[in-house]
Amino acid sequence: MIEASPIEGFFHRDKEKIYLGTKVNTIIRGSMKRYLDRLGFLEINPVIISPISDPLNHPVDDPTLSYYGYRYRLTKSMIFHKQLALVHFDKIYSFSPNIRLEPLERRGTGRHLAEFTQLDLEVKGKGREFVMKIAEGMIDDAIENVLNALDRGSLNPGLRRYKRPFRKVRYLDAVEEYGKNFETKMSQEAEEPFWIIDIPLMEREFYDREKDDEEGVLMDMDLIYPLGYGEAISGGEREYKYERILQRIAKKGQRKEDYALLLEAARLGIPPSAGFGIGIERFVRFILGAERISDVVLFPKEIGKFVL
Ligand code: ASN
Repeated sequence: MIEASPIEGFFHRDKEKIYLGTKVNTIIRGSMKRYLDRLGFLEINPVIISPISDPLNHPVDDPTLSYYGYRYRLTKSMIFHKQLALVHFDKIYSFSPNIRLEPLERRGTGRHLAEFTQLDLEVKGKGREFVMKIAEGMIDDAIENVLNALDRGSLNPGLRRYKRPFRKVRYLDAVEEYGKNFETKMSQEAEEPFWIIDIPLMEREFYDREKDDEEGVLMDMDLIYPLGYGEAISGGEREYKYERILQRIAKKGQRKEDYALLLEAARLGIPPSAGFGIGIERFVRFILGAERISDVVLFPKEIGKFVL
């Protein structure tokens, strides 16, 4: 089969949609940067290749590249670099390109790409509540800036400034009421963003911290967009002690050899922290009320497609 050239697809993009997508992208990135800079955060440059990256909680291909005999992975998220940055700084963020070679099943979701950017931040010595407040303030500020800059008619009709703090729902309560597929159902029903908190250990990566008073439940959270737009943010407090990281790697059935560098750092002392990441393209999609994330991104890495 002869593949259509990705160039042809590019020349036929819907100009209006990619203009709006790129405009909103410009506004929200600037807005979120200013918000965090005002709070005293330092922006760190993204890491693109490294010996360690996020294991993620769902299977994605994990290609490595060899450079002078050393093995490097492509960044799936900067989680470990965020934790390491706090060895030297107190609060950091990065606009971090992530490569996730997602399986074909995720092609039709409208909100997955094989390459995207997340604004990933981390704060030393603070807890979940602290970073949730930052997320809410930063989102509100970005929405305000978009509403001031663009015509209402080009935006998601349901977009507005939402009441803060956002509602919090415990993961197990959500499952009890809505079943396993709670996220989709609750997102479709909601008119305001809401948090899912206290996610069970096996549903998350090993680095989110287990609660002291509730075994098997984590001090973490997801933010869900209303009107069916699904997950916006994931984050939490982190495991930072050597023994606990080791235990958590084992509980998740992962190989400690793959995280030898993280464990070495933990022996030297990684500070306690909390943080989260917000997907930029998903935020743009929500603001514009676009059906597919690929509609509003200039060079969307669509899953399973030969694209630029
Ligand atoms: N950025 C997320 C966090 O801070 C992790 C991820 O993207 N998987 O928890």
